[in-house]
Amino acid sequence: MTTATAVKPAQRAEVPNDLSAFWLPFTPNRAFKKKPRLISRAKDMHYFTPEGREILDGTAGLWCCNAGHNRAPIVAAIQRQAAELDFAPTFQFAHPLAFQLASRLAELAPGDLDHVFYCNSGSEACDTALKIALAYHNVRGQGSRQRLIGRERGYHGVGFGGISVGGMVNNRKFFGSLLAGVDHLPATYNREHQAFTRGEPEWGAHLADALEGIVALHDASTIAAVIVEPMAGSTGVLPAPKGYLKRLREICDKHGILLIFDEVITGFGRLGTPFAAERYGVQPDMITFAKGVTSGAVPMGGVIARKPIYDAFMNGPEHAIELFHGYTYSGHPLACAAALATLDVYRDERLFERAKALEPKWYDAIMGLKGLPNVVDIRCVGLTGAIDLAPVPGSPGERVRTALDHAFFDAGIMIRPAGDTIELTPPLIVSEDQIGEIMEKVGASIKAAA
Ligand code: PXG
Repeated sequence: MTTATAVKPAQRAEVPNDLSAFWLPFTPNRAFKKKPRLISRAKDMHYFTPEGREILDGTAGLWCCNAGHNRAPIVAAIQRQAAELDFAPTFQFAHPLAFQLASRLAELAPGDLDHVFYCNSGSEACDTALKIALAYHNVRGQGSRQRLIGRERGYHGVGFGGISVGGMVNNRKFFGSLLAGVDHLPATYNREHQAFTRGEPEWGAHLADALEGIVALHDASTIAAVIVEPMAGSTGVLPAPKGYLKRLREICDKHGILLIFDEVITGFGRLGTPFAAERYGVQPDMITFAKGVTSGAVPMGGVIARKPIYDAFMNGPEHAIELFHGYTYSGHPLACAAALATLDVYRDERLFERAKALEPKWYDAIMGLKGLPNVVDIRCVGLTGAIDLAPVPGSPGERVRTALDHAFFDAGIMIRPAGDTIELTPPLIVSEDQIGEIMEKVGASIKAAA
């Protein structure tokens, strides 16, 4: 059919006529397919629906599009790279961009966090960091250090390692016995002591001392690593209490335990510094990253390890593989190209500094939602925030489900639902006016869910 009214291929591709085959992740599939929230295009601070409705992005996609959407230099870099080198293995071969990017990331990370291991997602990054920790102790003759310590309410992706050290019950309870030898620190959130705190709460540094209890129970000689998010994102923005991470570092040092910061969300300016480690003045032994490294444009994740960790592996015969780990797509050329262009955008537009400068305005704006119906707590740190709503009695999550639909279909904003919590994490290019617009729209959706 070639009449003037024929649907052009690009348009036809935008509107699916069968939603059944795609099994959506972390989504109630049947409810979604009855009333789908479809997005077909994005630019800067906005998404667009197939029918052309504008949706303000209040969540940087899924905490990842820190530079905003479809930024010209990133798009161009990906296009160029696709035409130049589609794929090259990084097992026994490599390509120049992987080295360039690793150097840039090592430069961005504090202290002697000098060596980068690539993977493709935050989940793979977390499992990789845990495996490096175990192998590190092994190659140093301390193979008895096998226990891994996570934290209640932690999220470290969905691999078996990540859900084992993670602390979100629904992500764990369906999946069997998980890894053996895992303990959890207590969560750092306490509404009674912390409600409506701007930034890091005063109360809670002492919760790090629980690590001493775990050491007393199992002995330090059995413990490999502690993994925590400097700010727990997925469970609703739980910033580290003041002094907590320093305390954790001290206890780890005292007992020879590695400290891993999962910076999949907090990396790349989300808290106003390249990594949260810098904001808190605490040097972890490894940092996991993903999301913002490519501003979400191509999947990529990785682990940045301190020099002594890398060096510990470099002792055997030179022709022997030092670490039996890696992914086909570790250091994929498209991801490396996207990441290099993204880091340029962050640097040239000073986006991390911008996030830092916007912080007080962001805090004021989100705290302005206090007093709206059902709002029981608001938390914020860097350019992130969360609003806890009182649940509909007997129907957990319903209130935020209602708010989510109102936000998308009526107010024109993307919010992130997490149980009875609304999470907000805009791209770092957000303007002051847009911060106001976010809160106006979110406020309307909270009222609509009352
Ligand atoms: N660690 C942290 C701290 C994360 O936030 C992962 C690991 C896993 O990353 P991948 O790329 O495997 O998904 C994450 C992911 C939410 C939400 O709403 C957060 C994430 C993913 C989806 C939703 O809070 N973070």
